[in-house]
Amino acid sequence: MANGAQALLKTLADAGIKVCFTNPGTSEMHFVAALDGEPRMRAVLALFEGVATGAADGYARMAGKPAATLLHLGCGLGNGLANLHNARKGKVPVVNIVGDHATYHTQYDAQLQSDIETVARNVSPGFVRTSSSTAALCSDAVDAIAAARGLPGQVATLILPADVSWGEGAQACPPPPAPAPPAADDATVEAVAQAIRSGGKVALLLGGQALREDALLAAARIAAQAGVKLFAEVFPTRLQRGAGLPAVERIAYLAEMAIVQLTGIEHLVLVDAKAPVSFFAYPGKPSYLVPDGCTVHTLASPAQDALASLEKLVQVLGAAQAQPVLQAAGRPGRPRGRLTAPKVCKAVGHLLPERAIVIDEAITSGLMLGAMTAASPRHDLITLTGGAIGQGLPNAVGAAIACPDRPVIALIGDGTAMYTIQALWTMAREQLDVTAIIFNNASYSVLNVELERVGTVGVGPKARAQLELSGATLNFARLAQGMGVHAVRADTAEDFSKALEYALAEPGPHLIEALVPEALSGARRKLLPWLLRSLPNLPPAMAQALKRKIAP
Ligand SMILES: Cc1ncc(C[n+]2csc(CCOP(=O)(O)OP(=O)(O)O)c2C)c(N)n1
Ligand SMILES: [Mg+2]
Repeated sequence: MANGAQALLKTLADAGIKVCFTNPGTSEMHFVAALDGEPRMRAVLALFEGVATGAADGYARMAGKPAATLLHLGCGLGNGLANLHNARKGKVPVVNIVGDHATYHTQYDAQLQSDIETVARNVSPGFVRTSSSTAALCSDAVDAIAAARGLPGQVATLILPADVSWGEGAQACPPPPAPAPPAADDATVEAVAQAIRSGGKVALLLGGQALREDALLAAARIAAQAGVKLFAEVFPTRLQRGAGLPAVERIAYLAEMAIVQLTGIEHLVLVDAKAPVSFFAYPGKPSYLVPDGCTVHTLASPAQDALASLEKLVQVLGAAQAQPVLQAAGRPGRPRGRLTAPKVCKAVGHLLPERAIVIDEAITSGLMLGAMTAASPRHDLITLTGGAIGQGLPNAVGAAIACPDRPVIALIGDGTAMYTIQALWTMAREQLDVTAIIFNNASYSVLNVELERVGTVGVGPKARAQLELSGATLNFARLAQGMGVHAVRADTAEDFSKALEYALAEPGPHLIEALVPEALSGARRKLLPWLLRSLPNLPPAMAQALKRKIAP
């Protein structure tokens, strides 16, 4: 006879959910106790809920199926919220299990009592359910799994009261059917084909699932046949790129540059992507970046099968035999001299191993990463989908667990690293093959750029102090060592490359602290807002050349 928690774990494992990222408390003790009875479930402890949720996100991006979390009531969920937000924006499936007080206990408003559903709704608007009985628990879990892994993928929150968990007489439920998302209908495909044949300037904007190899190849056939331009959304959930794959141009983070990229496009075809908007609003600048007069078409919504839709378009356009343009192989040289952020990116491009998983949360220090790794061996790129920093190190934990035979390289800003630094401990405990590269520029550098961009006046030392990490010195190598991770600091390109070679050759986690100046500082920082303002007034070809120079 099983209790609720035991049957729940069997239901999860039967549905292929094999990893649970946990940070439990007393209300989750029956779930914890049941773990030993379900050998198919790997349980991975995180020392902060934001690590657990970000690990579940990174896992699902690479495994192509959800992991579970185990969080402690509303406060634990709140701590994990930012990375669930990033998962939501990335359309990533997560089965988010949140323990709660026993159903009869809530009336007393005990210390940890809070409104969990309200907290959850923000990140899992499509599925929040408090399981009300042990008998219903497993069918609730099946509904959560179905919601999470349908299209678009989503965070599904199952709230598990302690008495529902410990109640006896539970029965596991069989897994939900595999999702079968529809392809674009014939009329839609025909309309898009007509726009492409119209002779106007057409671009496909690929996002979500459309950034995986097969979809990229289909899109590249269309591009080769019909001369359309290929764009990728600004922050991909998972982009497959590198030598041998079609190269797509990512929409720029800076709205002024995105406008330059999109200038002249007459038909923009969305494939599991949203029409581009500015990350933030800026005084006097547009939020919506689609050029005036450009028609937006949706080939596949996030609820549809992007690959099948692209393949239908390939057929209608007669592009099946077209030769896609593929990225030729080539690596940048080995960098020399005093270390800078671009040299770190260069060393990564120089040494990137086959089939690496690259996580980019380097913020300003990663400006050159895309260009430096474009022709390196093929790899998967994971980016910050929801803008809530602190995603990258937890993602690395999840990605390494999903793909234990692949090297994971996470490039992270120093400010960003401090949000979820506890991820290093889980990497050490699980002996994960992660190389974390932390850019120590002692600054929230991007916010200094933003300060210039938003057009503030009267900025003084108190304001500056909110954007600098100087004063108390962070030492990431020591922080890592204190959590059991092998770590070194480097301030020359030679030392950095040596450290990276060592980290990639030796199993287990490594951290390399790159001591670098800010990538955008001094005159460059002052010049940038001025350059951005001047872009709309330049001839398009010149504006495009300038864009490529600033953000290749
Ligand atoms: C959860 C969350 N809190 C705060 C921010 C605001 N924010 C954006 S970037 C940033 C600093 C990034 O600094 P760092 O990682 O050092 O990168 P750098 O700008 O130096 O390249 C902050 C605080 C955010 N995006 N998300
Ligand atoms: Mg920084």
